[in-house]
Amino acid sequence: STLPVNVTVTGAAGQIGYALLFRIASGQMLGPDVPVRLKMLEIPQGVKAAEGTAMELEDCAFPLLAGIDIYDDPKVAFDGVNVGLLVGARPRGAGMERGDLLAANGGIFGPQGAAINAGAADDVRILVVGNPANTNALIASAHAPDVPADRFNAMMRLDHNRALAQVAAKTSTPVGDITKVTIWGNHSAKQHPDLTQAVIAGRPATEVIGDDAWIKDDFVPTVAKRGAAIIDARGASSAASAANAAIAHVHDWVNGTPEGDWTSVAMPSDGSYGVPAGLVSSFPAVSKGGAWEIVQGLELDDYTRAGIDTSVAELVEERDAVQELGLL
Ligand code: NAX
Repeated sequence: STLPVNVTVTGAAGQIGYALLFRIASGQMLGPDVPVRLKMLEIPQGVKAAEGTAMELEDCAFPLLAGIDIYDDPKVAFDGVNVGLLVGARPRGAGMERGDLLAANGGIFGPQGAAINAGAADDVRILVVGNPANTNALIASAHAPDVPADRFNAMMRLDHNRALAQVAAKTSTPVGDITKVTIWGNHSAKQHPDLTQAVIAGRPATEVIGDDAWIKDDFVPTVAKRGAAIIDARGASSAASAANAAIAHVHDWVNGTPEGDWTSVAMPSDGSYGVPAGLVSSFPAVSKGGAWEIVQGLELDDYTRAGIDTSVAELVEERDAVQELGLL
């Protein structure tokens, strides 16, 4: 029998945590043969609610769940971590400036990065979900100098899946027939959803859609603003869909992406597509042998180039702001 994989989930008592933990424990993230030990990290005020969730996890009697621990200290929560899902973050409060938001999150992701540096297993993989996810991943990575930077990802998979869903609905195509969609840049309203390479049942998506105006004026803003539309409708931000995306991201990172397709992953840039090296930016990526590779050699038309540049400019601004705050 295999040893359990240590999975640390931060913000475990939050709404994404509640949608996420049961799926991890049931084997949907790492596979039906892989036992997991859950390490839940919360702030002290969240510990009691996390204990309640842990009681429910026990009551599921998941055969793969090898143990549950709850912590309020990142140093202990990340000890031995193989997979870390960094969900807990400081939301923007009323009247909070961007600098305050970045500083508050630096106070979370800096110490968590240091704890990962001190205690993580050699094969550690970290997915940052808490916003601003890309820059939080950059901060955590900067505090973990002994961990290869490419082990820090930020989540774009929800944006990617939202794009698939819009294309499926527009073209009345099953989602499974749509490949090679890309989200570039930052997980923000300035992301760049891209269909120029996408394929629908063997045909170029742009040809099947046959409506460039729909792509630019409808698809792109709908995907980029979907998070706000969910908040309007639900009165709360995306939770189950965000958890689903995190499960899929880690699943593919560990087990590989399907042949003939790619997904969207925010990871430290190696300078590909002119994105400044080190920025945690989203690229089309395939997973092979447990590591992401950026899909190379795609031709970018002017519209795509401009969209990427706009999103990357925002990431540069965020990086410069946290650098000025001394958070890197
Ligand atoms: P909730 O407010 O429901 O839960 C957050 C939890 O994190 C709370 O229980 C809180 O006590 C805990 N927490 C805060 N600081 C912590 C710390 N230092 N250590 C451990 N736990 C801490 O938020 P939820 O809806 O679960 O969303 C969590 C984060 O995901 C937010 O930052 C949100 O913006 C972000 N999202 C990111 C998405 C993405 O695609 N990357 C999409 C969904 C979501 O909006």
